Amino acid sequence: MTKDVNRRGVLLAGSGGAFGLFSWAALAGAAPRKRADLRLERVPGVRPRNILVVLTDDHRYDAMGFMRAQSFGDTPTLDRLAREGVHFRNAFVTTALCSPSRASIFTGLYAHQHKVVDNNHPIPPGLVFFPQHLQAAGYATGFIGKWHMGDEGDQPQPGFDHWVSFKGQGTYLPSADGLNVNGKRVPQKGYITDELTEYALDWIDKRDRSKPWFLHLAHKAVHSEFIPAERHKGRYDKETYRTPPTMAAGAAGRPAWVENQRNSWHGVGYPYHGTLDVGDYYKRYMETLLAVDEGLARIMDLLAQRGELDETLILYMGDNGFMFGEHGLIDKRAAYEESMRIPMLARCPALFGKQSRTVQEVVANIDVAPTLLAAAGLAAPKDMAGSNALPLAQGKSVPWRSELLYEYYWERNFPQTPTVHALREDRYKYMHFHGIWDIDELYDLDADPHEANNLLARPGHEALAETMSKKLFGILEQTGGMAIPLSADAGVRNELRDPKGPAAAPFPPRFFRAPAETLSDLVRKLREGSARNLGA
Ligand SMILES: [Ca+2]
Repeated sequence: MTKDVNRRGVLLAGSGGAFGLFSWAALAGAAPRKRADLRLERVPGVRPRNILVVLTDDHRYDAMGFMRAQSFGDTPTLDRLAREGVHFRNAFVTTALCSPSRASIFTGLYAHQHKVVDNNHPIPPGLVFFPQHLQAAGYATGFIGKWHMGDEGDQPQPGFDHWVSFKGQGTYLPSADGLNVNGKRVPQKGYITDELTEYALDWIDKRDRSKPWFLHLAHKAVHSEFIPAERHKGRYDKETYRTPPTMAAGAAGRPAWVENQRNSWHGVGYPYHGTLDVGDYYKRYMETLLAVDEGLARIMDLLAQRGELDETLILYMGDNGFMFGEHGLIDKRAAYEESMRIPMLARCPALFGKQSRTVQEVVANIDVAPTLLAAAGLAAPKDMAGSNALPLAQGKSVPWRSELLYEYYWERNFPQTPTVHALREDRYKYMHFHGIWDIDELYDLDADPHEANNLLARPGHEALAETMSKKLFGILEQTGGMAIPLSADAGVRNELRDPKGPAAAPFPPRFFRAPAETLSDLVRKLREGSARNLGA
């Protein structure tokens, strides 16, 4: 384990060029964990399951055939998982960005706790990933695919006996960097999704039955720029993309920063500083997903041949959502539903039965670690922020969270989205923006599932916003989240605007008021204003 920590130390030092100015004061002095420290208490009578996690990148929650979000887009294998397993209908990430979400999946912690707060921050030395616990409990463990945490490195990480990865985002087609297979550089031969599937099949097929196994297969797909497999190109050319109802410019009640993002790297008016068509973009996305779905079918076939399919826990999920025009935006980071929701499906007839089940409770990426540890018969460490969702998947009624904290920390490289904290309850969602002069957002998700009617744009919901704000800061206080991470300047800034695109959005009407005439008027109006602003 000392070696592992040293490896992280090297990783940290190695990132000193572009992203080196970080400090992990709270964790840097922590003693390296010994293997014995990683051993968790066993839950009596629980048989450790084989576990396959298939993680996709930027796969939004409704981009699955059975969800019928559009009139096209096939995912027969994901449909099968939903039909024969559990669909977590309300699954979310606590941060809609690759690295923070991946770190939350592996630690069961919020981004402000694991501190991998953006795609550049290094992994703090001593941070423990749950596969280390599985390994210590006797599991064979494999990692295949996109790691993308800490920096651009692809070196093997603690917790995995077998390692296949690539630098950063990787590439759909072979590139000079190739793959890192157990520390050795190996050429990428073909289309990445198919190749990662082959590596997964090969590793699973070599498992003997003497010990349980855990495989984390993290596809590059379906991250932009979308490149479908050759056999799937153009499949949806003739289809029609229905644009989202919130895509139009100038919606009443929209914060200025959202309206301004329209003409930016992450907006429909200047997408990636270019001119892509959102509908065509979605078609390529769904074509790119086809190889993922086919690959999972092949893995399930192999498990069936081995007689292990119904005994293996398969968890399919995305690392964050993706907006295709909602609110005039593309990509992720915001706390809107299409950005923070993810697809999540689980199949294990031995645990859940073979009938279809839909879970309505709000589950999240932070629940993955405690849930999978439970499936391995291990008691999760007490400091994890997430909870074991296995009882929900089994249709049991158990105490569960009534609200979920969301957080995103402003990146200078993508300055169009501010620091966001949000509290999502079953009915209402409150979004709080830090460091900008703008209105917050509050939505009644029952009445307004598209988040088109910001209840804070006019008087009437201040008390509810204040209550939710208190709860939000309560969770941040309790979990050590009352600090905004600061990153040193580095990397490319995606900060341009199209000179022919929309001009800057006006301040929301709520801020406008004629100057006070007398000092007593001024005091009275300030008092009224501060009472109003408390909630907004
Ligand atoms: Ca992602």
